[in-house]
Amino acid sequence: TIRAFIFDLDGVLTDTAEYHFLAWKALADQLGVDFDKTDNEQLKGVDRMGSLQFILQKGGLRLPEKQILALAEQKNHHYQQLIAGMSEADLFEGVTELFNALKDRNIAIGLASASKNAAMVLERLGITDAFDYVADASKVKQGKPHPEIFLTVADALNIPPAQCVGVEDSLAGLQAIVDARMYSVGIGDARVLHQADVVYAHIGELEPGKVLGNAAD
Ligand code: B16
Ligand code: MG
Repeated sequence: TIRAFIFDLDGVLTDTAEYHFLAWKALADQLGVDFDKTDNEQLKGVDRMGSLQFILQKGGLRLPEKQILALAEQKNHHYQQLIAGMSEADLFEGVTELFNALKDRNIAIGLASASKNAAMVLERLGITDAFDYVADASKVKQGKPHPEIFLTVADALNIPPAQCVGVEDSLAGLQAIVDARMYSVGIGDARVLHQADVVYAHIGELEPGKVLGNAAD
C-alpha cells in the first residue's frame, strides 16, 4: 500500500519551470548559444551548475571558473526577479484539493526539489505547512537523476520507497524516481515522459484514488 506522495516543485505544483526556462534562455542568448524548449527538457530538474554546464557545452564555450560562477549568479538573480511577484494564485489548479484528498487518506506529503529557491517559492504559494518533509538542494549531495533526494524524503518520513509515489515533470527527476524504485507519475507530455508509470498533462488531472489503485497492482 502507498503511504506517501513525494512531489517535485518546479513544473509540478507551479509554473516556475517556465521562469527557469526564460532565465536560461536570456543567458544563452547573451552567450550566443542556441537554446530552445527541447534543450530545456534536458535541464528540468537539473541543478543550477549542471544546467549552466549544459549550455556552455552546447555552445562549445570554455570559461574560467570565476566567470562561470558569475553567470550562475546572474541567472539566479534574473530567476528571483521573475518569482518575486508570485502569490497563492500561482499554485496550479487542483493542488489544494489533491493535498486534502491525500491527508484524508492519511498519506504523507513530501517535497523533493533540486532548487535552492524552493523554500521561498513554497512560502509565496502559501503551502509550506502542507508538507510532512521538505528536501531541497541543500539536503543532498547528488542531484537528480540520482535518486538520493527522493530516498532522503522517504527515509525522513520513515516509509519504504516501495510505498511511495513520486511526481515529476522532468526527465532527470523521473529517472531518480525509477531508480529509487517508487511508483512514478509524470506531469507533462507522455511522449517525452514515457518512462513514467502514468502521465497526466496537468497535476489537476491526477486522481489519487486511481493512482493508489494502480500503484497497488
Ligand atoms: P535553483 P525542481 C529544479 O527544481 C528545476 O527544475 C531546475 O530547472 C533548476 O535548475 C533547479 O531546480 C535548480 O534551481 O537554481 O533555483 O537552485 O524541478 O527539482 O523543483
Ligand atoms: Mg520540476
